[in-house]
Amino acid sequence: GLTPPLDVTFYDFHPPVEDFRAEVLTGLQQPQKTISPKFLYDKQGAELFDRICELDEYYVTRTEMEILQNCAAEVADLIGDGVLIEFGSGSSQKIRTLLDAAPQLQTYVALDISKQHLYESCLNLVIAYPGLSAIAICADYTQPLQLPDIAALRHKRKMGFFPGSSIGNLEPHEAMQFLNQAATLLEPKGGLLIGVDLDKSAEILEPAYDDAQGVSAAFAFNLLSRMNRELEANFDLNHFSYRAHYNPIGRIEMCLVSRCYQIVHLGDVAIPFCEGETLRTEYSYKYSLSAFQDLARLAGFQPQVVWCDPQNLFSVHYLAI
Ligand code: AVJ
Repeated sequence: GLTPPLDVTFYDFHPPVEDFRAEVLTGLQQPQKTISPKFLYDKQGAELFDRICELDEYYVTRTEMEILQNCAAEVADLIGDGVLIEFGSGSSQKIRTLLDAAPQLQTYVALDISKQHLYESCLNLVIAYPGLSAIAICADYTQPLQLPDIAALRHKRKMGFFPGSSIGNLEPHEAMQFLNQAATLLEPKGGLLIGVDLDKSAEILEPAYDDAQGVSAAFAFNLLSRMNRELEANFDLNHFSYRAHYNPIGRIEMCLVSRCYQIVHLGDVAIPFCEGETLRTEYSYKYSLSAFQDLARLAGFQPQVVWCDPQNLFSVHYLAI
């Protein structure tokens, strides 16, 4: 038979190449040493994160998948004849759950900062879903952006998809800003399907971020290795330990703790660490259903439906504009 053409249109919005060295040096010279979690995802880091998603302790990924499978038919109705727009598509398999339930879908838009990842995953999707067109946009979706003015998108209702509780890495004011920009992109009649991890006890949260096998620790330690590889740094990994602490304001705080007084060099820059001093690698914010809905309302959305798993570990919200 005839093979349909593989329909991937690529747009490069040239996201500013983040300056790893400059951002790291600034972050390490703050009173609270900090490195942005976006730097955790080099090749090794992305592989370690995939392993985290498979851990018994890390309920996040499998619980969200279970919820998406259960609500996919309802979501397909909400999409109707609109287009689906994924924020930070990565190599996500989650979108396939929605595509399986929405065979009517013609256009999928993927926004991602990583060019390589983006093109490959779109190509794989159009191979797996004949009849689907993909529009790959290389852009930083945390910054304001406009969709290309093309017939496939013009006057179409837009359904955003932001899974994985990725919003948890943002401080609440940044989360609000992100939602606000998403609302601008998706209006007038669109909506957003977003996965949000629920606040819960330290007994469940801390092992999820500090597992018995040490994969979560290795994920954070990779940041030190990455600086050694790319920034001529000389971090001795044996001189740090990993900690994931639940702060009852509703977030997991992940850091590397210096085991001794030491001076680390990045090229010709010397960075002193006191014994016990922390280098923060990540916050992961957790929300109650109502706290997240309040945030969404402030950002210009109207919460419509929320789906959870039977144990109330995780939530998937549908927000209308
Ligand atoms: C990708 C931000 C959703 O916070 O659960 C998992 C990152 N870090 N384990 C999360 C993460 C350590 C993850 N997010």
